[in-house]
Amino acid sequence: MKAEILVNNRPEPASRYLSWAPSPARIRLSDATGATQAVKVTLSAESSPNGGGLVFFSALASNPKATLTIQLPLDGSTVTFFVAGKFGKPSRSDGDVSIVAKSGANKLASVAVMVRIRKNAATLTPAERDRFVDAFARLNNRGTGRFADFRNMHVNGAASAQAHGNPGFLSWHRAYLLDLERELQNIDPGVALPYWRFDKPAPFIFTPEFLGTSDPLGTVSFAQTNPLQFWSTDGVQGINRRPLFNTATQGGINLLTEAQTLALGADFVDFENLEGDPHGSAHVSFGGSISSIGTAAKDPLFFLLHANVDRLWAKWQRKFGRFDPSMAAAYDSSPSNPIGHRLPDTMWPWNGVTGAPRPTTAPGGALAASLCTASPGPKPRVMDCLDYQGVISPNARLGFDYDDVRFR
Ligand SMILES: [Cu+2]
Repeated sequence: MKAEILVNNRPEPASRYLSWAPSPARIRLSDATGATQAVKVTLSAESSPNGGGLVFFSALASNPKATLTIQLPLDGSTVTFFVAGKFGKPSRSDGDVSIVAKSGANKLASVAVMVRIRKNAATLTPAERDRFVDAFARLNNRGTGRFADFRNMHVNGAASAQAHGNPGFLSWHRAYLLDLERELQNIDPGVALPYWRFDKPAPFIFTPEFLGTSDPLGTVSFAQTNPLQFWSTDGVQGINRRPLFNTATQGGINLLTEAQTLALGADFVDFENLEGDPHGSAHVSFGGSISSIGTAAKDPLFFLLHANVDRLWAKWQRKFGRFDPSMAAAYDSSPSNPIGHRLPDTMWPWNGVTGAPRPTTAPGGALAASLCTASPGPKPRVMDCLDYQGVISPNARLGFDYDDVRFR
């Protein structure tokens, strides 16, 4: 007797990644030998030491459980269920936890999965850090890789207000980070984008093994083993970044703390002021490329900084219940918003639209697809980026989560 489990309703290994938001799954009896009636199976997690944890749901609205009992029809038809990472128990490596289906002591199916979560960069294990750095360096490929598109997207988008200074700032950057993260996952599916919590000291991040250390002129140097030493943009090797604060003992300069940011207000029109402080303040806590919009995305640190901005938005959304695009307080729908910043607008460059008021080019093509979820689709709209956990509409789930932001 055997059963078959499909995670995210797909057979491919690249679909076997979970976050805190429930993923749809299916189980069926694939070999009914020996069975004479429906077979009762119990789903549970089998985790390696320090591996991820799982929870199961019979339906989306039901409470999460450590185990779930299901009757599998004899005719091999499919039963649906939902599975998610257990909050606080993310994976450390690919496949370090399995969904197991047992009938009594008989194991009928086992599928290794990963609870793939965006973590505080300061808490990564050396192995997690090295995998991230390696995937990022490969995306750059000494300046010849696809990373050049991401550099160009940010530069060109900034030049025509597609991404900054307007309410779509958070949505645009959420899509941008997701696109980059999915490209990293095409290189190494066990990688998630870590965040730099810029209101805290980060001694583990500004090190030779991770994002490098800066000399007084801002030249960043790396350990001999760190492939970021070959990082190159615009035909120039190296990174210029000059922290104006002590990275080992301080956070960024004069910026709102996390608690202060979350207290900006319950209405998006108040919360969106985070674009100036702490977001802008974090950027200008350095000299070098990260301190101005036109060059910021040349520095890998940009993506960890913005992952924290996105995480702050996620925290705010959860605190005030602001996932529903049709809720007035969840977005700034001022009628004077320029194109690209209204909820139903598609966002450049993924929409491929060029010519004023959009930029003259649209680098990078469609947003990278994922086998874990169909959202936000190849040409995301501003509104597609709000319900990232699928709280309002399960199909809107974007497939990422943060280590300290629960599901709904
Ligand atoms: Cu920024």
